[in-house]
Amino acid sequence: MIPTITAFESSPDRGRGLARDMRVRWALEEVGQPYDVRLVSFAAMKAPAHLARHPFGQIPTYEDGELVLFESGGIILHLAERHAGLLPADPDARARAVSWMFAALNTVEPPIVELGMAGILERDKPWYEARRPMLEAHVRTRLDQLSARLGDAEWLDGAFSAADLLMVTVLRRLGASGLLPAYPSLGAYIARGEARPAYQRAFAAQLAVFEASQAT
Ligand code: GTB
Repeated sequence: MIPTITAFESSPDRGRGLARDMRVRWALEEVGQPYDVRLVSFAAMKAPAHLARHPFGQIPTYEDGELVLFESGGIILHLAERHAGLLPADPDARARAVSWMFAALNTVEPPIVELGMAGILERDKPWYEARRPMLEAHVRTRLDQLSARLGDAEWLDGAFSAADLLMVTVLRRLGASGLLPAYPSLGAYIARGEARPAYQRAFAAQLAVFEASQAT
């Protein structure tokens, strides 16, 4: 059975691979699992058929036979548990990698999303210029801590894992923020992730969706 994921029919990121289907595509490519994609419009995401798959009416979702999952982290943990290549076999190393997966999603991603959302939704508001330095400071705090921990290492904890896959996709969202150049080790970490053949295949697949949407 080939699993099906959902992705934006027309992604607001214009093919930059910033929507959360990208991380699921990347994980599927890493483990060598072929997949189908159901593209959904914003209206379809809020319609009953999709809400039955995703209670919050979002992408990505994952369907494999009777199993229906939502939440990119949950989907990737499921893939990592059922296929080799995304989590270490050693139980302690595996537990540490899962902790890093949660850290990427619960500790590093929230201030990055808050900064990004303020730039989209509050840019024309009178408080935006006053608020932005505080939002940037929250992101810098996490980047300082993350780069200190990563040091000269290639990946977060030993071999590449689902934790790196998530952390790289989270950090990529800072591309337009201007904050990353101060952290060359994190820039190199992102580049190492982006250089992986599985990442390249996933990126090309989501870009092809955007390009097709422009051609019609
Ligand atoms: N916690 C959930 C997960 O990890 O799966 C969050 C899922 C989520 O936020 N999905 C977004 C969505 O469906 C798409 S990825 N939004 C539609 C809605 O809520 O109605 C978020 C996203 C969107 C656009 C860009 N971009 O344009 O750069 C980047 C990220």
